[in-house]
Amino acid sequence: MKSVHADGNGVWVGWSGITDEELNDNLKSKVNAKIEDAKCRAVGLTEADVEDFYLGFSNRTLWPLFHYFLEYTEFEKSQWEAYKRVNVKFAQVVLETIEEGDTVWVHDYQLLLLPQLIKEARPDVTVGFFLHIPFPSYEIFRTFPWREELLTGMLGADLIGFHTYDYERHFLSSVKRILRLDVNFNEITYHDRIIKVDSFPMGIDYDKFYNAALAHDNPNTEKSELQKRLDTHLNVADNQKFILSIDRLDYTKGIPNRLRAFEYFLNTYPQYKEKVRLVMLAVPSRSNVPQYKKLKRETDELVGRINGEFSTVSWTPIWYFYRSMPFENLIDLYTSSDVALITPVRDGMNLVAKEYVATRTKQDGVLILSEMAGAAKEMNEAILINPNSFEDFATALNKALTMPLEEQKSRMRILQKRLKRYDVEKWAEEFFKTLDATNQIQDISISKKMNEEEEQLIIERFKNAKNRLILLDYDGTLVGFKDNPQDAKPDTELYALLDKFENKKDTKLCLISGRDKATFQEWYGEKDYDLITDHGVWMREQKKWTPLEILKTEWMSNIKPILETFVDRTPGTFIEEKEYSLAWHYRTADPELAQIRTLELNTVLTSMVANNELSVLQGNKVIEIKSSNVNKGRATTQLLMKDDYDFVLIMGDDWTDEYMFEVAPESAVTIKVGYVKTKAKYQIKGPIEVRELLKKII
Ligand code: GDG
Repeated sequence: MKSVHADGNGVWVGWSGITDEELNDNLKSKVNAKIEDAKCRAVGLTEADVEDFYLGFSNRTLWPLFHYFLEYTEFEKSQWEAYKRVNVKFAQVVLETIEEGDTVWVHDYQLLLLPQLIKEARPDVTVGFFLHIPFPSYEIFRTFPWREELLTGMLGADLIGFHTYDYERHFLSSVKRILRLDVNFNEITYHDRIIKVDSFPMGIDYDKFYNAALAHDNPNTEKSELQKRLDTHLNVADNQKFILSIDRLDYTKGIPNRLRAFEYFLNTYPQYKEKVRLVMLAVPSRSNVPQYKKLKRETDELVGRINGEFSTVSWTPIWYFYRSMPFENLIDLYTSSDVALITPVRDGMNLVAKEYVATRTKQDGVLILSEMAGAAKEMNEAILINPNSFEDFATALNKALTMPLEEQKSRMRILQKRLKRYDVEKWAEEFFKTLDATNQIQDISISKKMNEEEEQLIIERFKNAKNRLILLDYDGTLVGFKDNPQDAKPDTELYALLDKFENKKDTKLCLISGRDKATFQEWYGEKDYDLITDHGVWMREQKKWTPLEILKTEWMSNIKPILETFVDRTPGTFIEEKEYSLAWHYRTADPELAQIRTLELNTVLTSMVANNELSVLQGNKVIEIKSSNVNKGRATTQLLMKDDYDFVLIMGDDWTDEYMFEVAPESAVTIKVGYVKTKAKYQIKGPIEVRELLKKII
């Protein structure tokens, strides 16, 4: 990210690496000056923050969980608290830093809550988020105790990026199943926003590595000490080859597996003894975390054992460096190695694999890469292996060591071409382009959002009108959805609000719903409101029910058994039997299974209802079958014909409510609840906002 930041005019917000306790006054001014120079802003972290937020929650909970190491994952409440606390610290600095029109790009698993914290305080600011590690499958993610908070934290972003499509789809699956949000391809509708999710495989600063390698090969460049030592060994005899591996010493990188597999390889192909050497750079990382200490011990022991087993007077099979090296030495290693052996058991992307390719200026060399690295998805010309199979390792190493130069070159050429084109600059550019496009959909989707002026105008019109009609849908409009429709009863606040309309002179209040007559009679038996139920079959005026349509019901006995087979095969779904319709509810079913089943059910029903004068309605997480000649639009027309109204207000959330919007007179105020496509004039967020508006009007 350094090169992306250096080229742009952005500010980097992060932690300096020095705790508040260590920062005495003298050090503070020096550090601050450096921070300023580097176009950065510092977030101060205490020792306790580093312990609980960084080494703790980030690296003992999120890192293992997201890399499928459930057995290493700790769920500590106090560390979760620290994680929240530090995300707030970051938010504070970000909020102090940003100016109008700025975009914030949040990176990685340590700051999953930050997007929402920014969005809440500054809804006008565009926020992007990128996750550098895998997003695990739902089955893993669901074990996390604070899963809802984490997901909603991420949903503060306008665009959420992952390295691969697999991580993207795992994330979307968790959003659907855990938050039960609507996902349309890769767009999530969340309150009044549309959030886009996409994959952007991260590239490297290709030219930096390529040019460094070119300079390295220049005979005029002075060789480093490390290079001189490497050369001595390469020059001992012909056919001496280096196999290189570079990683942080992390259990996700598959280091012990690689060592054991290398031992297996030497036993299986003894001809390589004294000819090849594994040069393994393991960079110290998170060494205060117990699992990393254990891994260090295991690695030391394995290297010791294997070297002890195979070494000769003139040959040691493994050269093991446990340290970090300056960039120049990294280039020495990359350019001197015939094979790169990059075999993580799980890795978000893996940049080392890409860097090795970028340094092969003569296009020789072979990359062996684990299928479990995100990079494998775009590096098909590497030799891809399953890092859990010793057989795969040994065969791949043999293949790499004997690969004809022409084949090496043709593979390298393709790999290099792609890496050069899609470098880290391009990656960042693509991310920002998509973020921009996301903002544009946002603008379109909320173009009908009612503003204060419009709201005021409606209130005035209501006040001045002589004869008013208020036509309101119930579920999703006046009350939110419940898992079981019977639980969505009107509350006292709602009764009080509706009573006010009912008691207002020259005002007709009518609730219109797909609910059945019996339910509404039970809920509103005492009340004087007008009611239209069963999508427009029944109407109640002055407490007297009359049918608006005469309907047949014989079809029900044919359709019900079909719905029952769907209930049996789709856990969480059930049938609601109404007087004139049958409804199959799937709100609590697995959303992905429900999606498949609704398609199936639609196909079955469409073929059946063709001659039956029936229609199939797609409601909000419900499919309803009813007579074709009934809909809320026809009922609305009948109602409108009964009197002359100079103010008509219609509100609804469902697509069955679109029928009302369609037949509404030009002057009517039509309001769609929720931000999806509609024929209504205005859009409003949800039942809470509906009630607020109604209160203001009355
Ligand atoms: C995370 C994800 C994802 C290594 N040793 C030295 C050194 N390095 C540099 C490499 C490379 C970087 O560190 C390591 O990057 P990776 O991608 O391999 O792995 P993580 O650190 O785990 O990074 C990973 C990445 O984020 C980006 O999104 O690819 O999946 O886990 O650039 O060159 N650099 C120097 N000396 C060393 O000794 N100078």
